[in-house]
Amino acid sequence: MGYKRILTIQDISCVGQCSLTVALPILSAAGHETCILPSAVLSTHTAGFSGYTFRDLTDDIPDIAAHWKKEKIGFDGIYTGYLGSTRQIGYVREIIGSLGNKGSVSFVDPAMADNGKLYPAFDDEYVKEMVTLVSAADIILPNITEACFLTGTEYKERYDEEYIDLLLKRLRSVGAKTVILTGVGYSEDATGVLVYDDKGKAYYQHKKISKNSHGTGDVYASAFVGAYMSGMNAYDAAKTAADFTVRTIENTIDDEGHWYGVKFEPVLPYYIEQIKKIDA
Ligand code: PXL
Repeated sequence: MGYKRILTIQDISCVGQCSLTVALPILSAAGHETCILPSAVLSTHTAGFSGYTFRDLTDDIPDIAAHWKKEKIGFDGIYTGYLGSTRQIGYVREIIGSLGNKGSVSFVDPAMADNGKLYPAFDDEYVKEMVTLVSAADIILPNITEACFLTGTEYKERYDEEYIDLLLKRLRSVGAKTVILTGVGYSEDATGVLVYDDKGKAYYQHKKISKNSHGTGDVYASAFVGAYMSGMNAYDAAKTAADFTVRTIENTIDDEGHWYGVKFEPVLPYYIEQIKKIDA
């Protein structure tokens, strides 16, 4: 489906294999021009490191967006992840509304919570604003914890299909169009992803690797966006991203010292092979 220009808005964690240091190489590997808008600059991510620096770039965003408008720069896809402040979410919503080319697709990964808890930087006000961004997006990619916060649903570690159906219904009622719900597993050794839109729902189950890996949400979302923008439908993109992410965890699991992210780079050739099959 050709070469697209994608804007991704998320933080630069200088060290930590998440957000922009993951999105840029993966979207580039999918064969797309990847433009960035850093939401904040941190010395590391916030999950497991202590004493990290944090520079909020919220105040730079309106001028950057105004310059792009003046230059008539538009994007075929806009993909947002970890943001720098509650106020920033309004600016990001405006960018989604005004800088998309004709037929552009917006992707929102709420990137604010995991394992039943919000990340340290976020609070209820942030969640409330994130609901407005989710409702403005074409495709959202929450995990179960984020879906619970977005819909005011109690988080459960063990659940059944009825609980997941309720979450999906509630996500739709807050305005989400296509939902890619990650980390959905109905048994101990399996997990998977649910793709839900107005045509219904489809589930892709895959291997669960018993390790809680940092940054895999960002690896997954970036691989999904790259595949979708390359012409895959939502289900195939969800499956491709899952197969890639599982391989990145397998590539990391034996390295005890590598706790802060996944070694996705050596797996990029596999991802590129999957993307190449689209046009073959
Ligand atoms: O992977 C999500 C993420 C992105 N950016 C920062 C984070 C996290 C998760 O903790 O701390 C700064």
